[in-house]
Amino acid sequence: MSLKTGIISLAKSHGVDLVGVANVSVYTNYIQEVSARLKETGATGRDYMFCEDAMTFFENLSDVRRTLPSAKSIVLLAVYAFDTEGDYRATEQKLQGKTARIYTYYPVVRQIAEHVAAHIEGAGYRAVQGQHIPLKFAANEIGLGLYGWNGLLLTRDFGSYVALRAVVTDAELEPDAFQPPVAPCEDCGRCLKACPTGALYAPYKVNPALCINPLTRKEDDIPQQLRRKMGNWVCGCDICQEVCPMNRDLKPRVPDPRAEFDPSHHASHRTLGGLARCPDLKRLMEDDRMLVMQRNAVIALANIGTEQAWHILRHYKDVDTGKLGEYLAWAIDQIAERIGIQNKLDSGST
Ligand code: B12
Ligand code: SF4
Ligand code: SF4
Repeated sequence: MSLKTGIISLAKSHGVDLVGVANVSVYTNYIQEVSARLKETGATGRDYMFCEDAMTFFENLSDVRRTLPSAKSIVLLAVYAFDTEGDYRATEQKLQGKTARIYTYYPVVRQIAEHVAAHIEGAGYRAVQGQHIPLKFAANEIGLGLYGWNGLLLTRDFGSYVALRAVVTDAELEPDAFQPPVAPCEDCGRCLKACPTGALYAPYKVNPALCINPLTRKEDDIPQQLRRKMGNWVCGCDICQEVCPMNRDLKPRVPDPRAEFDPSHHASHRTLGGLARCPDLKRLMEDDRMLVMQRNAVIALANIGTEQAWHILRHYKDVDTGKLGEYLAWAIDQIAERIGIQNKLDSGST
């Protein structure tokens, strides 16, 4: 059995859904596009959640040999990431927050990549697994999927719901050339219309300063006009995927490969109504290290905007004297304005 065949069968035995091999190259087109994107948006490293300057990050990403100087091939791995908790309808009424689906599968694809890297090393080559290459770009090059207008890799069988990872190796593996799917982007444009913040400002182009995904994950203050557009997303955002016809007929993945991982990593719905009762979120509200999630929960409750949400927020306004104060006051005002609850309370009618 060739090394490549061995890699494919090992990855499949660990639950990978797509596997392909790309050549190592310095991605010149990619870095040109990145540079234009950064000029167009003025986005900084901080907007992208990078520790370094944005251009430095992308330059490092674009040159695979910085990861492994002797690198010859890239093994691309994709895990289907559409779960049984994937039905988000009516979560607003249920005081639930939404978590982006693909994130919850990162531990799964990472573990598979570790097995593949160990296998290659066992055959006498060097192998480094990680996210340190432009994953969509490399996958698009070999036709594992193609770029959709939503800026994501669309695959034939799994739509955009795939978590990607790579193993860079100095083993010479034969590159693949798959037949990519055909996406109806030209006649569609749903993702561009649906993006609530305008982060998806043109086909294929995302401005990270406006994207709900980094907004929910950074400690930076979130401007009020953006808070209102975040809906009940508390970790990431899937709106530009939810509306995509390429994802319409997907079935939840069973069995759930995440079962062996810590369930807190794959809580797709987070119970915001439990701010007062649920031990999970009560703990969040009392734990300063979880300030970002608390802030997101407050914003989500404001956007859910029901009387029940208002009461939960009031409860925490009374106990919270810390950094969340401004968010709580804003959230309470938002709901009061919308449903006139303050007036009702003032006139003693509740
Ligand atoms: C930086 C980054 C972000 C940034 C910027 C997003 C972006 N689209 O650039 C932020 C923080 C906003 C982000 C958000 C999300 N991300 Co992200 N992100 C990355 C990261 C680290 C690098 C992506 C990158 O290189 N961006 C720079 C831009 C310039 O590159 P690009 O998007 O490939 O752009 C190319 C196209 O625009 C193309 N292009 C331009 N014009 C044209 C014209 C045509 C005709 C064509 C075909 C192409 C084309 O050229 C560009 C350069 O090659 C990758 C991980 C990795 N190591 O690759 C994950 C990754 C792309 N993210 C991922 C995910 C899941 C998300 C979210 C869905 C998370 C969530 N649910 O909240 C959102 C989705 C937002 C969106 N619509 O893209 C997955 C995507 C999986 C998939 N199916 O594609 C990845 C691959 C991580 C992973 N391990 O799986 N992300
Ligand atoms: S929603 Fe439509 S335009 Fe956007 S990526 Fe999907 S098919 Fe393309
Ligand atoms: S993830 Fe949400 S905010 Fe970001 S581009 Fe997609 S729809 Fe817009």
